[in-house]
Amino acid sequence: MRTQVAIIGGGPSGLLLSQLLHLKGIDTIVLERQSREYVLCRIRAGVLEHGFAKLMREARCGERMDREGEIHDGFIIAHGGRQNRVDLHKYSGGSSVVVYGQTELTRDLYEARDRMNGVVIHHAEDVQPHDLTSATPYVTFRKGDEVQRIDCDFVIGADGFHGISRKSIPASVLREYEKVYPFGWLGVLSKTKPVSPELIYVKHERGFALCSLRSQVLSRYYIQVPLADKVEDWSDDGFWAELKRRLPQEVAERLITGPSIEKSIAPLRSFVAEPMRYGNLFLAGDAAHIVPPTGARGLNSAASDIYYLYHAMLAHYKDGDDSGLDNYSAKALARVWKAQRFSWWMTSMLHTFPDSIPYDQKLQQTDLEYLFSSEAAQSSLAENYVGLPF
Ligand code: FAS
Ligand code: PHB
Repeated sequence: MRTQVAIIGGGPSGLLLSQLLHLKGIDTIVLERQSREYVLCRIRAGVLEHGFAKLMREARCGERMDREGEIHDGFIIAHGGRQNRVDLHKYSGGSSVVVYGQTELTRDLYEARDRMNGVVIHHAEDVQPHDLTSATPYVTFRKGDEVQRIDCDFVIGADGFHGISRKSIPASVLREYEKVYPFGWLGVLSKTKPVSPELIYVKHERGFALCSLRSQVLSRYYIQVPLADKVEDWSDDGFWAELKRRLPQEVAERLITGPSIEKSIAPLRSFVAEPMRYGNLFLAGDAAHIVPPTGARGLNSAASDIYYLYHAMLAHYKDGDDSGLDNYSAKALARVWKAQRFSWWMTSMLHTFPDSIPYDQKLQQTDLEYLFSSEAAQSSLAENYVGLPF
């Protein structure tokens, strides 16, 4: 087989790039290790920056998002017995975010690939990129017992944190930066009416909590748990009781509980791999960077990678201009590190750290006092949360 751009990974990053390039007549093949059902079973991000929403519309995949997604102009931070609202619309100069689940967004992307007869190969085993520093790179993979080969111009590593792409960059070239947090998030999805029309981030001495949603009949809740916890340690009743202990009383009293239709624990880490290019391999999304979900930057950081790669590939194929490809890694990393900083800051301010000393706790309180006493501080939070410019 031959294609112009071979994409490893059929998650949102790989699918969005494939769809955008296809619309411009650039040929791609997506190689996905799992089945489509498996990919669509994952419950992950819930908040889209306006830039991501715009890219979905440009990819002709935004109709259901615009119909079923919710525009949110703000969110609440509950702390020290108070509930303060962050007015995103006011402090970001009129912008907002779209609350629409990554699962649905990925479903929309798959359906668009199908509509355009895009090539997405599932159950692609043992994917391996080759000759990345040559002008004729290729990718091999196994489908059943048969090993197949795809010759291409470029390979996109959109295969997430545990993928093969980043590992294909020689250790002598790759630099990795990582920070692991001493806790995780236990998340529950329930077919219940959300407790609040806007997200509530909770700082509590027992630990962080978050009230989010996917629709008016589907709620998403999280509580910070110790790293040693396993999901089987937590019954639904145990989860709801702990969430209520952390919520402001008037919120806890109106919380509608129900059976979990999904329950999982995600570890929290900050991670960046540099460079995001090696020869004709370009990393995008979680393959190159991971953030703690506190700032809702994970999926949104993938969006700017895809935006830069999309325009760089257009310039290469349409104008013979390789400046976008040559600048990709530096440009993507500049925005990635700003998302890293924001996610670290939100996580540091709102979580209970097991080894924190009283001085640290006073700093956390001061961070929140300063935030809600300063319009400049709220503008800084808002511009990061709605998404810095691409
Ligand atoms: P993905 O990991 O989504 O997709 C990579 C794809 O590549 C997968 O389908 C995988 O099966 C495939 N793959 C892997 N190795 C392969 C190989 N060798 N060959 C072929 N295919 C291969 N972000 C938020 O903003 N908010 C959240 O609340 C949030 N919660 C999260 C919870 C969890 C448990 C995780 C893991 C992430 C969460 N994220 C969250 C971040 C998440 O949304 C990612 O940013 C997003 O999935 C990134 O998309 P991709 O880059 O496409 O990577
Ligand atoms: C979610 O709805 O899954 C979500 C929302 C905001 C976050 C993290 C997760 O910061």
